[in-house]
Amino acid sequence: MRPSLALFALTLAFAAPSVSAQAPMDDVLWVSSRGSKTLTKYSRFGEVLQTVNLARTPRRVLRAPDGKLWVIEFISTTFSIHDRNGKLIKSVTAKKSGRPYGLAFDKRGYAYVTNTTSNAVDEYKPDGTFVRSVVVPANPLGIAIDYSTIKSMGNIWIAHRNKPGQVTKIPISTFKPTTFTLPSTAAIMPTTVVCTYEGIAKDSNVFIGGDRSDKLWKIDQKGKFTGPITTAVGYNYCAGMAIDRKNRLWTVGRPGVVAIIDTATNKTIKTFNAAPANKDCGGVVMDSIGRAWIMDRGWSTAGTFQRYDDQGKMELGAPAGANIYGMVDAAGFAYAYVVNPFGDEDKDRVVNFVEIMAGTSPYDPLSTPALSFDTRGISRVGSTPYLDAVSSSKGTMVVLFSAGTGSPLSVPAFKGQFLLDLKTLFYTVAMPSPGKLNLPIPANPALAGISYQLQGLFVSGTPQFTNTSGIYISK
Ligand SMILES: [Ca+2]
Repeated sequence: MRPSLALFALTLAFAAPSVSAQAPMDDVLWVSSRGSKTLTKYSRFGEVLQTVNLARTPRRVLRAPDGKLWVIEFISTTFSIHDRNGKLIKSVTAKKSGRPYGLAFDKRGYAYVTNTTSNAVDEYKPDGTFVRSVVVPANPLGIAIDYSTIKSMGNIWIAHRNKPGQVTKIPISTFKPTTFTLPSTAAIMPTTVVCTYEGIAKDSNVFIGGDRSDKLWKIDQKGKFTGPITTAVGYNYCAGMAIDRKNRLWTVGRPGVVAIIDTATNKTIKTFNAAPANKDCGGVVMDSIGRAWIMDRGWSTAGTFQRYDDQGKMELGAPAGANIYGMVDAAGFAYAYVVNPFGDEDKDRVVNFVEIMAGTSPYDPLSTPALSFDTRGISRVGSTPYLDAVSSSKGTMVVLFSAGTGSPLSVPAFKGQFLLDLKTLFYTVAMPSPGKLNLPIPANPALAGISYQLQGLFVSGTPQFTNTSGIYISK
C-alpha cells in the first residue's frame, strides 16, 4: 500500500540522525546452542537478528545488567564474557579448575557461579575479576537471587542435586551459607530454583524443581519446606521454571509438558504440551515484558522455540534452525522483576517493577505505562494478531509500518525518536489511543518468515513517538 499524506509530512520534518543513549540491556532474547556452538539473537517478535559462532560449546548464556553476555561452557572449567554483540571480551578459568554450571547476577551486576567440582559458589565482579568463594554442600547446580528491598542485597539460593535434596541460602551481605535438607521422604534431587515476587518489601518464596521426581517443593526464608507439590510435567532437570508478572510459576518438564501454578495455593492452573517437534524442553524463560518463551530443543532434529501469552496460548513459533540443544537467556525479566525492582534501567523515571506490572519494557525508555505499543496474539499465516496501544492519555495515534529498523532520528518539536527504516516504510494508519488494531495476515504460506516493524506516533498535543514493536510471521 502507498504511504499516506501524513507520512510524507513526517518525512519532510526529519532532521539529521542523533545517537540515542543505549539502554543497559538490549530488548532481545539470546539462545545458546550446544549442538551448533552458536549464540543467536532474536527480537521479541521471533526475528533472527544475529548469529555468533563460538569456538567452544555453550551450556547456557545469561545477560549481565550491563548488557554483556556471560557464556557457561558445557562440562568445562572456563566461562566467557562477551559484549552485547557476542564478541569475546575475556575467558575466565574457574577457581580450583571447577566446572561452572549455574549463574545469577545481583543488582550491582556481580555474578555468582555454582562451581560443581569444587562445591563452591564463586563471586565475580562485572568485569569477570574473581572476588571471593564460599564452600557449600556437594553438587551445587541451579542458582537464583531473591527479591531485594532498596536497602537489602538479597539472598542467593542454590539447588544441590543430592539425595535427600538440599537447598542453600547465602545472604549476599554476609556471604555465610545456611543449608536446608528436604524431608527424607522427598525423592527429588534439586537442580533448579526460582524466586517468587510477593510484593513490595515482602520476602520471596523459592520453588525447587529437579531430577528423579516430578514433584516440586517450596521453601520460605526461614527454611520451612512446603510440598510435595504435584504437577503433570515430569522431571524438570534444566532451567525448567520461571515466574511470570502475575507471580505464577511456569514449570516445564523434560517431555515437553508445561504447568502454570498458582504460587500461593500451589495448585495447577493449566497444563499443556509445548514441545511438539522434539518432546524435550530446554526450559522456560520470560522475555523483558514477561511473556513466556519455551525451548523445544532437539539433538538429531533442529530445535524451535515458541512464545506464549499469559493464558498459555501459543502466540508464535520462532524459526527452526540453529538452536540445537538450546537454552534461552532469562536475565532481562528476572533482573528487573526479582533482583532490582526499584531500579530504572531505561532511565524513563518509571521503576522496573511498575513497568513489568504494566507490561512495558524496563529496558526501552520509549516503552512506558504512559505510552507504549506492542503486538500481541498469534502471528502465524492466516491468523489475526493485534496491535495494543497502552496509554494514559487519549488521542489519535498514527501507526507506521516498515520492513526494518533504522538509525534513530530526532525530529524537532517531537518527543521520542523515529526508529524505523525510512526507505522501507510501506503503510500508515490512524487509530485511537489507547486502543487495539487488528492486523490480519493473509492465508498465504509465502508470507512465512517475513517480519516487519511498527512504531506509533501520538499526535495530540506535542507529537510523541512510541517504542517500536514488530511481527514475525511464522508457518
Ligand atoms: Ca523504566
